[in-house]
Amino acid sequence: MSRDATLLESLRAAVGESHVLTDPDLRATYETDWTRRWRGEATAVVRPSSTDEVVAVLLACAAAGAAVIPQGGNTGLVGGSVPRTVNDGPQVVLSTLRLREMQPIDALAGEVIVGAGVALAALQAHARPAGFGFGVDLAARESATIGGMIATNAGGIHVLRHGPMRAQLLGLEAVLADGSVVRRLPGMVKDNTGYPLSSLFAGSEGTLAVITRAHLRLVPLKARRAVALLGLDAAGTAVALAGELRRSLPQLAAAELFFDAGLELVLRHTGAQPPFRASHAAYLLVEVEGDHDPTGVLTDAVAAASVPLDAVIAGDEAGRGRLWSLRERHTEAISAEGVAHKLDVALPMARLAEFIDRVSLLVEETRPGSATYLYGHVCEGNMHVGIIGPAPDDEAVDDAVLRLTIEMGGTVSAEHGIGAAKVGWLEADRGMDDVAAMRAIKGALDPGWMLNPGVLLREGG
Ligand code: FAD
Ligand code: 2HG
Ligand code: ZN
Repeated sequence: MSRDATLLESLRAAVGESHVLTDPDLRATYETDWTRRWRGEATAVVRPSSTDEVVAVLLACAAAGAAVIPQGGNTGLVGGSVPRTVNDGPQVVLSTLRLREMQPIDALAGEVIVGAGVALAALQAHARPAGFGFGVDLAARESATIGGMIATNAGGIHVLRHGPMRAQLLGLEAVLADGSVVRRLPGMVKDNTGYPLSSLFAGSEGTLAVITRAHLRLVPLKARRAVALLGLDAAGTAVALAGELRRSLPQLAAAELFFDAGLELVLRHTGAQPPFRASHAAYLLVEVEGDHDPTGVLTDAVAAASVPLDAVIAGDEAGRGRLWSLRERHTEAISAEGVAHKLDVALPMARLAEFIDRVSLLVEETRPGSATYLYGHVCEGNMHVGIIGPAPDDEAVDDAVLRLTIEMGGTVSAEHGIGAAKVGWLEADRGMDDVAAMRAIKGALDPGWMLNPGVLLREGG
């Protein structure tokens, strides 16, 4: 029997025939990433429904010398969740979507244990009746899974209040390349027993282990919210105002920045009405939350702002949703224009406005005629740079933007990860010694480089 046939037979024995997909039509959605920039062919897509089945899948893949690509909701934006274009041996996509267990909410502790394949929106719906929310939220909530969010250490819109995914983790269960199961379930908030493996796996992008279950902290659900969209004359004014509101508004839950070009595109794409009579150079969207209606507090803080601005404020759900969609629908509006080059950088706050002013000019110099859209999470200095124009395999604009980011003291990945997209930039950002330590950890936990080879760390020397 050929190597692939033996592999398929053991995968079928592990998870059942109907959960090993080999038909190209059935594999297709697992083989191309959300951006359409990254794709590769899988020998099979395998869908285990328990930790024991994940163990069996990894043992089968190890025996066949197959690469394993863990995949959750496939909403990642750096090409880490799909097979590589070029690979010597078989490649197996391990989909976690059947790991959907949700244990009852522990209302006393404000915690819950869920399977890695649970979607963020499903977790939010599970926690809400008990009066809890989840500290990380992002626009891909209907599809992004808890396992994928841990593996990318996802950030999103509430980092300024609750931190990124790593900060929500109390413990987890994960299967290593040799089939052993590391487990800290339930975890404890206070736990100083040796190396924190859960934290290590957060942000490991499927290269160290397959995460199967997670123990998560929840946050009290705030009953009332208000949102303001502020129109401003420049990026610098918006950044300064975000800093001011962070100090003056303890109820601040989100602060998002975007610009005129992006707003116009979203309006064209969605058919929504413009929020202001006249356009502005920059827009700051801020959300406040509380147990009592915070609209008045937000209105007062906006009125006291030290910079000239135009404001729309919404306290009702429909109005808040309309304002949020102007920010959240940037990603899909850009994607409708073509295959975007996506850079997800963070700059020191003090240099963010300068970066914003320089980056569009730099893209225009590098590939004239490109369209550049900037939007992001301003309080962490996190800007998403979406560029339409250059061919998907033309990396000149990516390189120019990432070089500028590093020169200005920033990081080439704020929240989406390194993936396959930025693997050549890790050393420039982190330095040789850091990368050598990461390679040592990879070699110790996955000596055959079976898990997500070519993602995060370059294969070979
Ligand atoms: P996938 O895309 O399936 O996988 C992502 C990575 O995690 C891959 O490297 C994969 O191998 C690995 N992985 C997945 N599951 C596991 C597992 N169980 N064990 C080990 N490794 C695993 N990201 C943000 O941080 N903030 C945002 O605000 C944000 N907004 C977004 C908005 C839109 C419209 C879209 C499309 C994406 C957005 N993202 C955002 C990116 C994406 O949603 C996140 O990276 C998310 O965490 C990915 O989850 P996923 O389940 O889709 O993972
Ligand atoms: C967001 O903040 C997401 O909207 C997606 O992180 C960013 O489209 C992107 O690149
Ligand atoms: Zn983001």
